[in-house]
Amino acid sequence: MKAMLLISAVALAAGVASAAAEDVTVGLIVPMTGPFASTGKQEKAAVELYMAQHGDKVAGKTIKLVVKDDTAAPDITKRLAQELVANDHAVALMGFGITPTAFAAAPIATEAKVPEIVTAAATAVITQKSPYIVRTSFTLPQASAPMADWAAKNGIKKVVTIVTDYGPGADAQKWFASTFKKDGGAIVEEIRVPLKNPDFAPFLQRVKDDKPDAVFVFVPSGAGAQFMKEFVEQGLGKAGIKLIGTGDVTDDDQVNGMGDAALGVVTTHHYSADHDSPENKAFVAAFEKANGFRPNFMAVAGYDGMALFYHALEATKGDTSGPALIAAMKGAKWTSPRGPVEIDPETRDIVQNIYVRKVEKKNGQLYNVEFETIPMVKDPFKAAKK
Ligand code: VNL
Repeated sequence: MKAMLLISAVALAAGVASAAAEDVTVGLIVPMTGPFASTGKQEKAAVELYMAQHGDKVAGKTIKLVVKDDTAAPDITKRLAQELVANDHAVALMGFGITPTAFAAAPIATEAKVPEIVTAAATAVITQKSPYIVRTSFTLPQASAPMADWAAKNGIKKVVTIVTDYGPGADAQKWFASTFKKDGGAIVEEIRVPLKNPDFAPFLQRVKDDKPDAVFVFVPSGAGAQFMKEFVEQGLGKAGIKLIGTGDVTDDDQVNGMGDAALGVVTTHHYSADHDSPENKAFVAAFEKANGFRPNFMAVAGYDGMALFYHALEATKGDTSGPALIAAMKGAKWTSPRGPVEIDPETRDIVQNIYVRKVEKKNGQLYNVEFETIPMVKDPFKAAKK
């Protein structure tokens, strides 16, 4: 009797130990509160959808998702990344709503040799901050240069650019301007608006006096509705000034609430909830059913970030070491809801289609309707540095 008890206790302990050894933690660090909360909401919903659809077992491991709210404050991101690696033994960190938070986690990814899968932040230079960074979102040069080409080909000659004053805004401004000038266009003025508590009205008043053909805008996801409201209030549309930009301004999380003022706005981006493919139709339907709201470009990047992690763990046959996972992520190719994608093995950035889209009404709802495709665009910032 005593011996049997002993055996079962040992078996139980071994069972518990082996079950624990099979668990693999992925830390999702996103802003769930504050001005960028919509990004956290979208990313969390998409990562959870991916796991619900594909199960939590990969190569003999059980994936455990731990979601942390960094409020988009880099010092909090850094602490959470440290805790996830040291206490939860996270084998991958994901998310990073804005560029400064992606930067904040980079030294921890490098030191701990843990992949940092950036599924939101989009300043070009981010992937150069650590050899452990891989990105499934996009880069601002990748989205901005095609907008300039389209504008130049479509009768737009004079443009004022207006961007949020930090990394991605600087990238958007620089790559729109250099491409547009190369195409023969003129930049009348370059305006930068603060990241915190932006008030676009005084700047837009100035733009009206410049009388450009178009305003090119980049604001981060979550700020588009306010920009659009002030663009209308300042009467720029009525003055015949077109609005163009990267798709962040007509974000699927907000576009339907913008009203008819948004109709006709042309943007370039890598994802629209309206993208016409079987993969996207299935993704949008499942996402809306689970959450009651439409997925945006942050959601698709979170979904693909988890897809990339599952792929890598499968490829390493369950080896969770950072170098093995990163090696497996380089060159990965799959069909995303956004279209075909590939992780550039040299830069660890995503190569993807950029679509030209126009806001239109479909079944009574506003969507970014794609009408032109620039296939498999690499981040031009890194291509130019070679
Ligand atoms: C960033 C770029 C953030 C694009 C965004 O939304 C965005 C960034 C929060 O790199 O900080 O739409």
